[in-house]
Amino acid sequence: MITIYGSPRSSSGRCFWCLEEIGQTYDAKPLNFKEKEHKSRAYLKINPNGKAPTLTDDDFVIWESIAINFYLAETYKPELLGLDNKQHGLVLQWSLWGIAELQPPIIDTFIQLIFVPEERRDNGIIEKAMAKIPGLLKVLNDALEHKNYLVGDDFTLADLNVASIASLCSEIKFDLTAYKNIQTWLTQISERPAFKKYQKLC
Ligand SMILES: N[C@@H](CCC(=O)N[C@@H](CS)C(=O)NCC(=O)O)C(=O)O
Repeated sequence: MITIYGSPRSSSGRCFWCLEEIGQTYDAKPLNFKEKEHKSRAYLKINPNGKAPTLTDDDFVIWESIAINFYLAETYKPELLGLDNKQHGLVLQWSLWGIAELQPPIIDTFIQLIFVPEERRDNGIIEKAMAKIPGLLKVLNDALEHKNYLVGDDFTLADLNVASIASLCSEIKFDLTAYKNIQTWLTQISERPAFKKYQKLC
């Protein structure tokens, strides 16, 4: 039995989306952050970082959202990892690029705009982060030139992991008009039945 700890409206969201893509039944266990449930002794036993998400599959435990998605794909829907070793390498490349390069400036801005009250907002953090985003989006936009998906001809975990981050641009009011390929790609991906099911959970 698969259990996911966390909320679909957080870093855990990409794991909920992946769970819908693989089509396995699962149990969702939200963590009450206000009550510090993620720092409880019981939760720290399965995730010593005290963060969400964590996934269990029977007695197997795994944390870090990107690693969770690789585990789910490899176990339940290997085609999400590409068709050969080269595609697999590129799926990993894009997933790591997403989490290590694209996510930090987007999340820094997101935290300031959504969670920090206006009077305590650090505009320096926002300016610095916002200045990094165009160069990163250009890399992504160029990679999608004349292509429907990032790797090969089909939807892979590269699309899922990177789109889970790029789609936050609308939340931080970053205008994607200059990045037509990204806009088209995000629109097309949002038509996926699994994505729609995940969105209904949010
Ligand atoms: N790199 C981790 C990040 C996990 C993370 O930062 N989760 C946040 C929720 S979006 C969390 O649990 N924060 C609680 C805390 O830091 O105390 C992943 O992708 O799984």
